Amino acid sequence: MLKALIFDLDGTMAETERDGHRLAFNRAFAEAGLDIEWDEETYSRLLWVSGGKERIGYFLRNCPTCPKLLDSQIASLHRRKTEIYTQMVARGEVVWRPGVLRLIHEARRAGLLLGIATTTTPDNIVALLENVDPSLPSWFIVVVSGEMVKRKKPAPDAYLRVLQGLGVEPGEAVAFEDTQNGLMAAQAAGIATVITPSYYSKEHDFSGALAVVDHLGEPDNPAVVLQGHQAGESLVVNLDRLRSWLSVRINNTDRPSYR
Ligand code: XBP
Repeated sequence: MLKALIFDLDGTMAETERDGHRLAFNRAFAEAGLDIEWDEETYSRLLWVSGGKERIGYFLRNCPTCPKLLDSQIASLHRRKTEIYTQMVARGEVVWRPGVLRLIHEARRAGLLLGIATTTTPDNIVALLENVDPSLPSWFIVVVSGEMVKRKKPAPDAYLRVLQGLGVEPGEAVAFEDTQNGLMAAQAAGIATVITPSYYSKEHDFSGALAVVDHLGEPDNPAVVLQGHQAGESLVVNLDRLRSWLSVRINNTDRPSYR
């Protein structure tokens, strides 16, 4: 029985990486006087590193011409990046993806539990949700951010913690993700996962997903199923559709494993 929907935030709820994070990182670098600018190709590779602080640290370690920053300097650079990003969100510069709010409303009306499993900073979560509706954050019973878990995605930690907080079994939830790292995290927690690839993740491997759709769809803007049951069809991802996908789900044994 479907009892809960668990959403990733970045790339899944909104095109945050394309419209917000990359630009905010670059503005923070420029303000700090660093001669670093992440173009789209570079950022697309860096997205394999979950978490902004980790991403900056990884980049600097692999950049022979860049200054070596202390962890405390990276943390302060990242704090400024978060300020820049949340201001961009408040100005409405980060676009929500089709169908996400529709499905959240439907799930709430049906009494399903809602959770968020994300790697991003808590301020970013509140900024994005409140930009739609100040009461939206309270609709999510459990919100687990990157700072609350020991291991970020692709580790299952965030998803396991959301399941525990909601009090549901993995088989009673569906996760929504946009990246291979996210899929691995949700699947390693045993949760069937619907993928909506985002701007930077279209080429990722989504083997084993419950379905891959270009977005969740609106009645006047249906989604196209890219992979999985009903591939090629146009539809709207609603609760009935999720239940029907779950019911035909073939016993999936090719779950990517996280080590
Ligand atoms: C999201 C991330 C985040 C954002 C930046 O991953 O990796 O790091 O890119 O956010 P996921 P912060 O969607 O898998 O949760 O700079 O706040 O870390």
